[in-house]
Amino acid sequence: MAFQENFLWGGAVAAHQVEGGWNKGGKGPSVADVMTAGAHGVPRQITDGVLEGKFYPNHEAIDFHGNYKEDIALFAEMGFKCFRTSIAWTRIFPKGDEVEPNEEGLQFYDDMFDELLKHGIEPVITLSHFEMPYHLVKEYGGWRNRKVIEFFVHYSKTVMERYKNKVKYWMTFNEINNQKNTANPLFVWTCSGVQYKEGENREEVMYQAVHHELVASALVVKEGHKINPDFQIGCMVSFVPIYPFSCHPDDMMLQVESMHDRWFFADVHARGHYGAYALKEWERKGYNIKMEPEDAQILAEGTVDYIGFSYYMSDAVKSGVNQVDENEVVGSSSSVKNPFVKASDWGWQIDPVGLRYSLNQLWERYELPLFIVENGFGAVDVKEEDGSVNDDYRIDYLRTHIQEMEKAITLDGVELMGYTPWGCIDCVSFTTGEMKKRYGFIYVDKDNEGNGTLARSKKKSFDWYKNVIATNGEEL
Ligand code: BGP
Repeated sequence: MAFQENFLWGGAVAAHQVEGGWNKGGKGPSVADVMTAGAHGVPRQITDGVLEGKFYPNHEAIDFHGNYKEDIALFAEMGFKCFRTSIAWTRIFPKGDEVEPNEEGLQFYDDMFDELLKHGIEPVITLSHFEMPYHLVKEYGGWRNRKVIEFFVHYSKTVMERYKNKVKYWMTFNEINNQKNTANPLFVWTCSGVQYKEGENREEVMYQAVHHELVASALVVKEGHKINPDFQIGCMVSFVPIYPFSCHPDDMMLQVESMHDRWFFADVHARGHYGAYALKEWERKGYNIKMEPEDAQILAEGTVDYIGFSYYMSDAVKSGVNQVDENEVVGSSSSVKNPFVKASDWGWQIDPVGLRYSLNQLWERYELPLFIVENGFGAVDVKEEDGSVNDDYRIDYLRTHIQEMEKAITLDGVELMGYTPWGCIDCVSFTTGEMKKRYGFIYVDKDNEGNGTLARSKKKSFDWYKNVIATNGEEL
């Protein structure tokens, strides 16, 4: 049998994409609550939250806040062993800089975790999944300000103390590496609450904010282990492996250099110090990242217990020697379409083998247990007249990825803790703010404009995944 007996099969979501109730129970606004829906080719906008007539999809989301008991019952029916979600920081500290937490918010998660545990489902909790308090952005400039470390550590200690007997698996920052893409304001905003000022060096500001987050993460790992030595505290990175377009040595070297971007965050989380390539980059570019004398020791002492990562797709790079054709460029200037893999409707290059490759790369580099905490296929689902959704494409995507996980375990000896496909119940898409980009085993009746009854129904993939879990991955 490939998968260990206590393999953590489950599903993943994030508070702001499912809960709704954005101002209920004393909750304050987060960076996600002031983002509009993207529509008709117009990207999501970051606002100050008061634009008349704009639609904020996270305000109601799928009302998991009001409906979690029914939703958890459906997860239990599928046989989930774990459920990954996040705690909305603003339910606990509405502004982020308070000393006393909001009891109503704490109680909400107590009740939700009790409901999970009642069904034998382990909560897997991200402390910060793109939902930093908006007040911390306005007042302090988000993570560019070192003071935010204190607030985050206080929040994390509060919830870790409160749930120390209910939650064992934690992660600090979701897809912390997204902000490396400084050209994308959405990624930077959701990861760090940073908005760039005219004339400043974006990359240098990004690295400064990141340094604060990495120090905060390390402090939380250390404090968490004091609260409960059994805690398993991981990082969470988006892992998009990069292939060289050809075996030309220049393509290969470009691949190595491009991968530095992928390793940068996990290296600090897992090894407790910055990679040599990062220090050289800062030196070369003349960046002055401010650090306190104690930071090196904090990073060294706060290394993670496991590597949590999302995997959706792979990427490829082609150097100048191969004469980049303009039409091939998909991302950064050297990123090109891979002719050997197909892309989803949103251009995500689907590559199951890339998951085995990623598992190998991460395992060989860190020799830490791995946890695939996001993977999945965002698609437009069609609801038939009889109410069914025949999402065979989703089943195919997940099956082929699980097959590669199996190979990584049995052939390569990778240690894999669990698998939580993204958006196990349909939720608001992060990048587009849409509902039509669906990932779930459970369909939610809601459209892009926010209309719908929010009724839940099972898709074809529901029973398929139930059987995968029941057979511990034997029947795919
Ligand atoms: C990751 C995020 C999730 C999520 C997922 C799918 O980047 O951690 O929050 O939404 O991607 O992305 P999308 O919803 O844009 O399809």
